[in-house]
Amino acid sequence: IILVIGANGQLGSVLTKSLQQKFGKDNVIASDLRRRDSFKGVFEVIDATNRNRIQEIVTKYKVTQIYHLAAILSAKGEETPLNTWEINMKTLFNVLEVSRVSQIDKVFFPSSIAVFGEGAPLDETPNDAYLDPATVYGISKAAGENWAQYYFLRYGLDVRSLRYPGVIGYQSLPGGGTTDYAVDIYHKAVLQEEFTCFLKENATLPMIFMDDAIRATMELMDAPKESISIRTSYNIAGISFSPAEVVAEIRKLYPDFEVQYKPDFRQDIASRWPKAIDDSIAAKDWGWKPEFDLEMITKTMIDKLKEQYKTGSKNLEAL
Ligand code: VAH
Repeated sequence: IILVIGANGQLGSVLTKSLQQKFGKDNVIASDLRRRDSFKGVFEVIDATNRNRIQEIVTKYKVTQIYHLAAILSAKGEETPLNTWEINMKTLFNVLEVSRVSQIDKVFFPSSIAVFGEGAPLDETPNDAYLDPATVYGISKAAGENWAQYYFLRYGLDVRSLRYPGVIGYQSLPGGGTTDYAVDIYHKAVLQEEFTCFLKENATLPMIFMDDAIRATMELMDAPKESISIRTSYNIAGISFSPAEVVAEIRKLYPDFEVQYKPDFRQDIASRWPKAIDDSIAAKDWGWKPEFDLEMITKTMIDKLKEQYKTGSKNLEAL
């Protein structure tokens, strides 16, 4: 039985559906701060800052795996630094402690390229790069990676983690991230509205298509335990691109697509993140290989979003 914490989020909502497809709807318990009426499956309201509530659900359903997808992201997290730290760490401690006490088989903890700062090489950033994150979100993820490794080394808890690049998908809307421009831009193109980009046109960042990010997560969690050599978090790469490059790709389908660049504080965050990630250890340990390049992402995003706007899909509900 799998418990997903943060099942309403950009990644959590899509991961929940994939887990339901793989394990069956009755074997996946989705949870978040409030129920979404469009959700189909088993749902429990969990505030992950409440350890007893997590324990109660783990006991009630005899949960064997926990995917912890709740966190305050990089941009939003900068508004209230100490609260961001509190929420991101307390929820992780609760998941780790309940998992230790209840002998959970496997735990997934998402990390991010946000753990890298100016001390890491900008290109082909290695898995063992020096981590000096500049956002509270990044600090909490770097700390979380070390706590995950601690629970593995001290208690043998099988916690596994990926450093997601910016995730781009049509199935859900992001909330509070620095890479969210790369989702919003496709919505604006399909709606034939002008797009204002909060990053500079040459701000190249590592990105990944949702379908690749979900597949990476499932492949990591399915890998034999002895093949996992990294117990902090694995670098994974999708495709790196700049706003200018995605605009050029979109203009192949929408020649009149208008864009304005108005960099804000999120440009300061992005400027400290890598441009491209070295994911060779993930490739070696569990066969990671991305499938979607920028052309495929653009075509898929536009086809799917056109369909969703026509049918008034629930995917367009903001978080
Ligand atoms: C954010 N999308 O922008 C998230 C992610 C790589 C960035 O962690 O905060």
